[in-house]
Amino acid sequence: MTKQYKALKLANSELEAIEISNKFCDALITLQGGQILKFFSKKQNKDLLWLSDLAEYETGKAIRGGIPLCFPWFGGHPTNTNLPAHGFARNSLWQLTSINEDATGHHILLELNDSETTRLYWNYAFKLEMLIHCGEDLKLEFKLQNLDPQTFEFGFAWHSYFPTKTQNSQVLGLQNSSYIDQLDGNQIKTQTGEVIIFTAELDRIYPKTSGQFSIQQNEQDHIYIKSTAKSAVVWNPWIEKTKRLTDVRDDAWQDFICVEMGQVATEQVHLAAGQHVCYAVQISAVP
Ligand code: TA6
Repeated sequence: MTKQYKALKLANSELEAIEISNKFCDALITLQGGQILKFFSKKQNKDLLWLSDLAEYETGKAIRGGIPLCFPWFGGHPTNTNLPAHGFARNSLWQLTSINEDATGHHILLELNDSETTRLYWNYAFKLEMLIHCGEDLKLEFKLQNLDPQTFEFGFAWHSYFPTKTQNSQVLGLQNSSYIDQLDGNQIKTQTGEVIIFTAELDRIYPKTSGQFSIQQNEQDHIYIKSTAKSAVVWNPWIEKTKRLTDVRDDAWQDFICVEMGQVATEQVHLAAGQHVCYAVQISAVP
């Protein structure tokens, strides 16, 4: 019988995490943010997610790596700069609803419900569930229910950090997509080339995409992403911005690329009272 899982304290912090191990993978998930931090594929003998070795495991502070969830907005709050960047979900304590194991691996269900705290940031009643499948591949499902008497608008993104040698890597799947260049006055541009390569800081929001991307390193190493959410964000902080990040080693910009999937910018979602919406993403080392 494979070791089911165990709850553990992260580093020397108060944060609790769930350690998963089965025949397919080893994984680590924090209750803060409902965030998967690590996913090691045993078949591929490699990590599919990057986690900063300077990540800070502090209550209420986003953990640098894995897949933090940006919700109910992406980026800075549109009208109130005092509110946390990328929303409050990744800084909040989620509930562990269930863990089940079957022949395909472990299925971990976590939930975040509205509270007095969340309503200070976003005055709506909701139930947000994240189902994390740790098997041969990593699958995440996002389910949001509007429990409020009125319609609300939200944005979200799985802010995924992928391990790869940045300067030897390229991102495929965004050819002919238009993007908002966050480093050039948020100008709207079109990506004509087939691939994205990295030669400087890059920070692009693609509101509408196919949802299918890959990160290719040195022609061989691939990570494949398939998402039912249609927006994508591609980011690498490069040298100078990394120096300003206290939870990333100065040279670590060379070791990861963020390809984030969600519904952002013009593709934010209006959800009517009593309705729900689901999105899913699959991350694998094989197509
Ligand atoms: O990945 C896109 C982005 O919005 C970048 O602009 C950068 O700020 C990144 O998210 C990280 O944000 P964070 O708040 O986690 O430091």
